[in-house]
Amino acid sequence: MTLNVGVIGVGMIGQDHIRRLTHVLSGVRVAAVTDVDLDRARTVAADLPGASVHATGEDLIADPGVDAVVVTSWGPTHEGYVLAGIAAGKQVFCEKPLATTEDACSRIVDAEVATGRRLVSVGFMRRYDDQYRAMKAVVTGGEIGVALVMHAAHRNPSVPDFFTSDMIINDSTVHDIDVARWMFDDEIAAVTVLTPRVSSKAREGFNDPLLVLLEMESGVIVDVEASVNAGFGYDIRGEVVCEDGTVELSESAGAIVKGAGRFGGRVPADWRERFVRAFDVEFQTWIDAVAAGGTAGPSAWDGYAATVACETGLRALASGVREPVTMRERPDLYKES
Ligand code: NAD
Ligand code: ISE
Repeated sequence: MTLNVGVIGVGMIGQDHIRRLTHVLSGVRVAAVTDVDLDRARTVAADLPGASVHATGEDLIADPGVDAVVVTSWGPTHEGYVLAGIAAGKQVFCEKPLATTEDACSRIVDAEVATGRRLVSVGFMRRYDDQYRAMKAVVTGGEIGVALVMHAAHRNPSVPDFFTSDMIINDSTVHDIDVARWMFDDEIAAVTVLTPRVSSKAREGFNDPLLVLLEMESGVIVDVEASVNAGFGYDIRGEVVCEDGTVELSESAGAIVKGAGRFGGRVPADWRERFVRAFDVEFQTWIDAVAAGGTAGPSAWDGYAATVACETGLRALASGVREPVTMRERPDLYKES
């Protein structure tokens, strides 16, 4: 069986996902696309045999030729499309963030719960990265004792013009927030945001870098250094400190070269290069699950919890003090996720 997917928003990641759905993965084809920039949608569709172009995301979702929906438009537009996908009874893969406010995520959770089954998967692809998975296996395996602290860094070389200062937290650090919840099977209890010296390369009005401290309910503390103007490359770091040892992500792509008293390797250019395999595995897993009548991957609850932590982080940035995280009760539908 071939799963016919419709893609809403064919910008940077929309096109990258269309490439993998079309040329890398199996059991799937891109049957329809749309974008508020219709010319862009038509250009993308020109390389997709038989794909239709819809004037709106709602039209695409209603298309009987679309079995499942991929939402890759800007974060603030996700809610409407995810709700429309749920209302149509179609499986939805939504890029992170699920939505940009707690209320919007809550409406998605309520709508999905009302259907009685999981229809939403959120694109936290780091959960599919070999290195993060190896790290989690060590942490949960207990071979180096109980986890105490995690150090993380999320350094972007640059970001597009539409990127706002809040997005350092709710578009970039949201990944580290999801990793923290997943790594320790735990919820975040409080967030503090420290503002180091501002980089001379920071955009006007940006506190860049930020140091985001996540206190997990277990007492583990995760510190995330987040920056969006690192310039030199896309540098993702992680180390978990346990009672009897440490485990860290290895340097990512390619080979380490040694010569003339030096050694070094390649720094990935961006998230597409660093997480290419994670994205492939994430999507193939989702495609196979949807074809079998279900879904896979981080749930709407995971999207909700991450956005609540982001909103708390933004409050902490504004207040300069530790802010507790308050979440609604987890519905039964998500008790296993
Ligand atoms: P982008 O600006 O390159 O592309 C977004 C596209 O959506 C554009 O073509 C824009 O015209 C279109 N669009 C905007 N509003 C729309 C609407 N209402 N309906 C239909 N189309 C609309 O942005 P991007 O970098 O591709 O990011 C898109 C989403 O993917 C964001 O949520 C972002 O956080 C997420 N993302 C995730 C990762 C990851 O690592 N998982 C990486 C990059 C982006
Ligand atoms: C982007 O949207 C992503 O999700 C990338 O993974 C992240 O590193 C980047 O900071 C975001 O802007």
